Amino acid sequence: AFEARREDFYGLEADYPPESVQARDMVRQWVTDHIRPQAGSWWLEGRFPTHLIEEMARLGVFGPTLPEVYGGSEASALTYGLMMQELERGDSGLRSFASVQSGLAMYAIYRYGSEEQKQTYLPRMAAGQVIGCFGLTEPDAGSDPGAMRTTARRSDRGFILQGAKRWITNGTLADVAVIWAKDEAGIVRGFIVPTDTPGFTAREIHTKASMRMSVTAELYMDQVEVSPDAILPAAEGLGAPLGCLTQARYGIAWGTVGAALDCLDTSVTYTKSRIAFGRPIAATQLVQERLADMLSEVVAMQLRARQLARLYETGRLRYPQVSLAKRDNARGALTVARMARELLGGNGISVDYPPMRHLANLETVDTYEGTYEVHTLILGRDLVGENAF
Ligand code: TGC
Ligand code: FAD
Repeated sequence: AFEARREDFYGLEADYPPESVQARDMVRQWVTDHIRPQAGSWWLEGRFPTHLIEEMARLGVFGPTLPEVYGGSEASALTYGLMMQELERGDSGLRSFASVQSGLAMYAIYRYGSEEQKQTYLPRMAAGQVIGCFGLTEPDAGSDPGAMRTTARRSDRGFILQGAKRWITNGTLADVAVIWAKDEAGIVRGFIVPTDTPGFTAREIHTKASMRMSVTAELYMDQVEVSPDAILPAAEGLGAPLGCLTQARYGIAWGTVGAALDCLDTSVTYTKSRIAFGRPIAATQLVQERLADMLSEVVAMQLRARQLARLYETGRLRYPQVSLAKRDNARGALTVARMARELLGGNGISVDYPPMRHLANLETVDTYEGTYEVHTLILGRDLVGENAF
């Protein structure tokens, strides 16, 4: 009863449809069985469990909201969100893998691709047979992707891509990269680039002290020639990649709830059994204050995520609303993870327990998909109509 109470303190689950609860529980069980026991060591080794990709596909976490004809299950936004929550309860890197595959690479093809591109790629991506990555950020253009330098120029046989991308999740695992580049007129275009195309190289970044269970890479494109059917026909301008980001940011708003819940659970269990000064530390007022603060943060995060799902499902979602949830849920989860780490004392800094791993991962989550400052400025612009970037 205690566990159910802290998991759903405001009784949100009462109006979840049974299929959403079922999908959530299935992913949660799988993460408990297959990820949780090994997460600390994979994280330390800096390794993503690639042998589990096909099982993740069988769970239906790649492109679940897409139509069945493209390999999806026409899942609701709520179901998708709850799946992301459960993956990130395991590790942010696991959720990132699914976010990039679904919300970024598959969504780009689904939203901006031709019918032929959709049929060629989406069912195999949903099945985990084709892995995608999403190349928007560059060494000198992160928060301001409009400053990208990668170019696409027409050739006799299609397009020639030239440039570099940095910080690309799944970069060295990917079979196809969705690459954003400027054409001769300076308009941002999207391309589906098979990663074995001559001139394309991916190099893994090994120096991360965060998100270690996720593969991150630099991509180099030296005169990479792709066929005319590699271009995403409906993508024109920066709004196209930004539209994909909205999908992934929605998943982050939910995913971070999972990381925070794991930290809260761990803290409650730990403080009830850890004895200091002759009694469990959970019986002290200062520790209970901490736990209450963590719960309060978790509930605020859950309410934001839940309402975002409602807005999404009723076609009312505006991207600044997603910005608010991404910004504040990433920060909320960081706050909860930091408190959890403290409550575990010395054990709090070890990957034998999840809080430090979540805390380190969440530093990335706070930065990628738009930093705290970027989302603050999106909200400022939405409030006063002035662009302060
Ligand atoms: P701005 O004038 O704001 O926008 C250009 C056009 O795009 C539209 N737009 C959006 N549409 C949909 N969703 C959004 N989130 C949108 N944001 C903007 C906008 O309406 C406009 O359309 P139109 O028709 O008027 O032209 O362009 P700006 O150059 O001023 O952009 C500013 C800013 C800060 C909003 C934007 O560039 C930004 O969001 N920067 C942050 C970049 C970022 O988030 N990069 C993420 C890279 S991918 C990643 O991190 C993956 S992590 C792995 C994982 O997810 O797990
Ligand atoms: P910068 O843009 O250089 O920002 C540096 C600092 O300046 C930040 O604090 C920022 O908020 C602040 N700042 C910038 N502009 C302003 C302003 N106008 N006012 C106030 N402050 C400002 N990208 C992809 O395309 N695909 C991926 O798959 C991907 N995966 C990632 C995985 C990891 C592990 C990481 C760390 C990043 C990933 N990214 C990916 C990149 C990520 O989206 C960028 O790191 C992020 O958008 C920030 O860009 P930047 O690192 O260039 O920082």
